[in-house]
Amino acid sequence: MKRLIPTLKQDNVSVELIMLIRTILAASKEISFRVSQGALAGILGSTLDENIQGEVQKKLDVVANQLLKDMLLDDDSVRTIASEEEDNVVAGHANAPFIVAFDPLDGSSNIDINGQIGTIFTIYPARNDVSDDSDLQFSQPGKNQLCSGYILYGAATMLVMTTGGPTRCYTLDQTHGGYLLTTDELQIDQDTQEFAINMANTYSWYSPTQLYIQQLLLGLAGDREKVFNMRWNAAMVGDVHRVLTRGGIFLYPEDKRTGMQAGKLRLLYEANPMALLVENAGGKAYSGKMRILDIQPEYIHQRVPVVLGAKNEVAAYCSYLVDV
Ligand code: AFP
Repeated sequence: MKRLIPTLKQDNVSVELIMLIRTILAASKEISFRVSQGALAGILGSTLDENIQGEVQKKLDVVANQLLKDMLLDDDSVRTIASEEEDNVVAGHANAPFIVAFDPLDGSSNIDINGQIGTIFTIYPARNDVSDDSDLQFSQPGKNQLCSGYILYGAATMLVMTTGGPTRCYTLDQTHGGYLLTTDELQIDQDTQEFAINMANTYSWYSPTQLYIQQLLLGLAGDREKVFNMRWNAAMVGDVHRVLTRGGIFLYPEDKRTGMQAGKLRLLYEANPMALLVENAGGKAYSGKMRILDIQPEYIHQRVPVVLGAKNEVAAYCSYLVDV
């Protein structure tokens, strides 16, 4: 099986970007080890703190964030970082070429139940027209991403990543410690019979989403005349990995609950990196009727509605969205 670095070189990735990717993956291996140790690593349970999102921080949230933050700020190719767990951006090395944003531990509510969790990361070119410690470093549409990916800490530790070309899947070889290429190019079928959404929010959705999901549930008796199945991992990394590997559509729409008027998922370090992975695997990724990668960010912790996956199914959902 092919190793990571020869694959990246074949994809014409610059040496300095390869070195930065290696920094991120070094942190992922440490996180993977601690996750695999579970209670033995003393990383289960919650801290007494909340992050800027108002979410109680799990011990592993804090550990994973600190690992990535320390290793990235020690990498002289990194000008600025942003994290779900950091209120503001943190400046690194002046004049460095890259900025990095990450969700250090996506799916925190799954940690204590040994469920799927992961790290999501994205790399942009640094901006020379704003200061290194300015949030405006990340005021770039997702189509500017140089690289995006996630590490899924599941039964196997898997890296799914794109550097602008195909979305590729690697598996961490626990014996030798390297990521080996296990799926050369992920491809999402244009159609699907599997959807992912948190059905508990049904009565909070706006009517377009309610009507769309209702037709999926009606199966052969509904307008779609097709039987659908449902899955919900409560961790975007797990749901998106399923969509990338066996197809489907994933939705986290806006709803009427307090604080959910723009949905729950964050544009910078959840929606954008996943959108690039999905599009480079032949899928679509929209926020309402707008392509996620075209959104001009307003601030680093901005939330957006997300629908992504099989291109014809995303189009079917968008057809329910009336022009407001
Ligand atoms: P946590 O990291 O707080 O568990 O949230 C995970 C997440 O941001 C995303 O990964 C999931 O798709 C989504 O939230 C699950 O949200 P619900 O708990 O409302 O289903």
